[in-house]
Amino acid sequence: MRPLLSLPVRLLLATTILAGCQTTGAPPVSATTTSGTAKASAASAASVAPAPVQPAVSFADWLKALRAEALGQGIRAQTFDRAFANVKLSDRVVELDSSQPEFNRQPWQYLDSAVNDRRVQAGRQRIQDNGALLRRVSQRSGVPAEILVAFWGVETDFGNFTGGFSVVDALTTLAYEGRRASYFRTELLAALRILDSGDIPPERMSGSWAGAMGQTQFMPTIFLKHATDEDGDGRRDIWGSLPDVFASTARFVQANGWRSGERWGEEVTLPAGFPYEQAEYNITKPMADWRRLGVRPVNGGELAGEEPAAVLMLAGAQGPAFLVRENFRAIMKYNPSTSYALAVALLSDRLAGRSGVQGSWPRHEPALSRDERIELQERLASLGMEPGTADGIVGANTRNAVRRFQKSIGAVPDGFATKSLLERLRQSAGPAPAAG
Ligand SMILES: [Ca+2]
Repeated sequence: MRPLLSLPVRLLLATTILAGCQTTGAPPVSATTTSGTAKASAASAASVAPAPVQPAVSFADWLKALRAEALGQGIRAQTFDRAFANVKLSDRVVELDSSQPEFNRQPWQYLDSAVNDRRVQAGRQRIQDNGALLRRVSQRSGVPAEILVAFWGVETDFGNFTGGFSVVDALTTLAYEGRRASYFRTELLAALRILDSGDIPPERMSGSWAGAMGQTQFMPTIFLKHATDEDGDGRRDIWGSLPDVFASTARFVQANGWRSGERWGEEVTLPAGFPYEQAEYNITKPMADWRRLGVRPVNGGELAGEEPAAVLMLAGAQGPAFLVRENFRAIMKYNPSTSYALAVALLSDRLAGRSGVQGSWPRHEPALSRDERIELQERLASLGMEPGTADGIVGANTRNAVRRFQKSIGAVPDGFATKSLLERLRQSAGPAPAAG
């Protein structure tokens, strides 16, 4: 074991460790950390001063207790001591964990970066290069090659950006002084179990600042459940083996409820007078109900199938609409963000030769700053519109409050929080609430 690093060393580390988690960036919709999803939520680039948690015990004492717990779980002392021989607490990880992005990217900005012509070309090339392998894994799992490669593309740009952090360092930092210490302690113990099984040596166990590992960006607990040794070398290697990467992704997606032979959904058109308050990810209806409401595929014809589905609009009535089916929910279990899932879905469509989004995004709409989002929520609350906690995160509660306000002024209730809506609220409500 090693004593706690001195402060100057830690400051030096903060400047030398690679910044950011992935170039694909965090989806603009805040993703809640939940066990069972592949990744911890990753805040995008820092702009607010970090407010790290003050640990209650010294690092040396904490590490001693962790060692006892790990050994009690059957992890070998040799594995533990090797993993922690050079452990470093990372100020950069603490900073990323405690940062709140000042601006969220608009959905189209995120989608432009996640699904573009360069990535489509690269993805098609990867499908060609790995044809036999992908066919084998797809046939066995029922998950199409385009979906597997789309996850790979959105997660790590096909293995190009897997995060430059030592997973042991990152998880140790987050378990010791992060905001969600107990979640990350569980992940750290899972990482030790992986090291103990010999899948990867500690120096090759790299990932994002939040501990999402390798080309699949699996958290350690997800790795333990779903990582697969497809190439038969006895190690589950999601860092260096493409057979293992594809088979592990397929196994996780299949376990998340992927329905073989079905699509994720499709872009749709909505008729005039469509009830926009029904366009929420959590509102599912039988297909017959959507047909009756006049929802149609954007390319014509009628909606197929009878399964329940939801209408998803990420930019209100001015933006494109999508009908999302059960397989979209399977994608969401990889990373619980609708923007993320839509990126994987749209990239898979392009890889399969389908067209991109037909509708246009309201690209003239600027993103609201965090302060503006909080102000919006406070103003909605003061009008009795019940947006939930004023935390600057625009979720279903805030969208529904926006809809109530829109209805009250005779506007289309699409729930899309814009600058002009905030301006309208300022005019409606008089001075800002005191809580500001
Ligand atoms: Ca292997």
